[in-house]
Amino acid sequence: MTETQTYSFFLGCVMPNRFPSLEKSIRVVLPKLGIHLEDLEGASCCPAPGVFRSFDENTWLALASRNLALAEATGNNLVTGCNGCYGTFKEALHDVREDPGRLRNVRKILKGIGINYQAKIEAKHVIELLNELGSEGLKPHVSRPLDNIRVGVHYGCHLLKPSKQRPWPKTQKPTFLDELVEATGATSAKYKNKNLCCGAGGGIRGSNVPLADDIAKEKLGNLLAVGVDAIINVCSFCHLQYEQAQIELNKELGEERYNIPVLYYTQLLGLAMGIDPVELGLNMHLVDTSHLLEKVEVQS
Ligand code: 9S8
Ligand code: 9S8
Ligand code: COM
Repeated sequence: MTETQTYSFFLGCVMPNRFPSLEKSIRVVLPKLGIHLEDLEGASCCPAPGVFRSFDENTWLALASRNLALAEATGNNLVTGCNGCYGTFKEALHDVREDPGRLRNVRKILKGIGINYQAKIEAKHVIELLNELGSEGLKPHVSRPLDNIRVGVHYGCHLLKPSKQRPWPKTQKPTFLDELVEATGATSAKYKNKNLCCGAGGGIRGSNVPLADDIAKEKLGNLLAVGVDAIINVCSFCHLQYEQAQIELNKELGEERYNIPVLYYTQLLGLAMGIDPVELGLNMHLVDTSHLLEKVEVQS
């Protein structure tokens, strides 16, 4: 058994408020793999990189550093399950580490509210911890291989870019998430424009829903064209977009054209680990997951 690692769990806004099922699946799956999570008390919005940073970079940096400082004070590194939050923390650390003037300024602001910040902490993504275990580390936990399941993987922009500040191998065609998906026994389908944005980030869904839905339509069409049982994401905001956009597009069309279940990676992994779908929150999705679950249960 792997030795236990402890992380401060940063939830962000979307997961606890809109998709607690994703949070639940992370809380159920990670401890079984030797990863212990501690709640991060007093955290605020990260704040979202594509939105807040575009308005006022210094405020974004100060607030991001405050969240990092709260985790740093616990002695743990931070982990988040949202690509946007991950982007904020990776980039906020990068910004102060490469510019001592910015670090001084942030430290001064935080000192004003009684917080001592060193910027020594590391920020990781849930998927990064799982990737460190690797397919070989996950496979022994797979008791219900999802051999008859075919999925489309969506990495999401902030997970991969800017690539210089991300730990993944530098390539235009990343494969680490596909490999983690295939460790569950499922097949990761090839589809057109796989690395295109889901259409939610950077304030698009917040400011222009028809545009967000238009981009989702392109991605969903490409997924329907290759036939998948589910879309796998690792970002609470991408998850929101794929669920919400399918509902909206169907309403506009007056027919149920889009009905692809949307799963966060730990929900897929949890299924393969034999965990009850309700424990993984799979009964709480906007797009019905029952066809997928029938296929999984039929097989087990
Ligand atoms: S926090 Fe507030 S809006 Fe959000 S989920 Fe992720 S990005 Fe960070
Ligand atoms: S893709 Fe483009 S900006 Fe982002 S990461 Fe999550 S939401 Fe979907
Ligand atoms: C998307 C985050 S995950 S943001 O909208 O780009 O800030």
